[in-house]
Amino acid sequence: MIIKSAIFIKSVVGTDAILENGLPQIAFIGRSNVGKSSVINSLVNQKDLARTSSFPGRTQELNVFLINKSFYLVDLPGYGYAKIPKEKRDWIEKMSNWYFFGSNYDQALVVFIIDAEVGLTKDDLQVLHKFDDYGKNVVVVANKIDKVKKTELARQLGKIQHMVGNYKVVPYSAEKKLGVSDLLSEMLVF
Ligand SMILES: Nc1nc2c(ncn2[C@@H]2O[C@H](COP(=O)(O)OP(=O)(O)OP(=O)(O)O)[C@@H](O)[C@H]2O)c(=O)[nH]1
Ligand SMILES: [Mg+2]
Repeated sequence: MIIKSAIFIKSVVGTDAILENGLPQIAFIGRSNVGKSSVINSLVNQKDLARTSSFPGRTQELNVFLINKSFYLVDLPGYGYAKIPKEKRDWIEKMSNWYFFGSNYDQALVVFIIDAEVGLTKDDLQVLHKFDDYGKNVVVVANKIDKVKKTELARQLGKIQHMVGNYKVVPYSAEKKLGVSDLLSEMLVF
C-alpha cells in the first residue's frame, strides 16, 4: 500500500457518525507509551500527525485519521500504565472496550503494538486473548527493536512469536523507520 494522503479528522469519545459512514477502520492499540502514535506517524511519513509524548497517557481519545480518502486509522489511548490516575485508566479502558467489543464498529484490522524489548506483559496477553475470543483480525507489531541488542533480537522475536501463537509479528522501529513497508503490506485488508 502507498499512503498518498493522511489527515486528522477528529477526536471521538463515544458514538460518532463518522465511524458509521461505512469507511473501513484500522485500529492501533497497545500499552501506554509503547509507541502507537509514533508508529502511525512513521507509516504516514509525517512527524506530528498523531501527537506523541515521552510521558505515558498522551492519547486520551479515539483519534481518527483519514488515509487515501478511503479508510480510517484510529489511534487509541494506551492501557496498563500504573502511574496514570485510576479514574482516567478506568475511563480509557471503558472507552476502548466499548469501541472494540461493545459498539457496532467493525475493525478491518487491529494493529496490536508491543514493546520488543519488554516483550508481552500480562496486560498485553489479556488484551490479545480478548481479541482472539472476539475473532478480530490482528497483526502484532514489535516496536522499538532499535532498543534490542542485535545479538538478542532473533531470540527476543522468537519468544514474542511463541507467545502470540499464529498472529503475524512485524519487527518495527518507529524511530528508525524499520518495518514500515512490511506493516503497510499487512494493512492491505480491503
Ligand atoms: N527508541 C524508540 N523509541 C520510540 C519508538 N517509538 C516510540 N518511541 C518513543 O516512545 C515514547 C512514546 O511514544 P508514543 O508514540 O507517544 O506512544 P503511545 O503508545 O502513543 O503512548 P500513549 O498515547 O500515551 O498511549 C516517545 O518518547 C517516543 O519517542 C521506537 O521505535 N524506538
Ligand atoms: Mg498515543
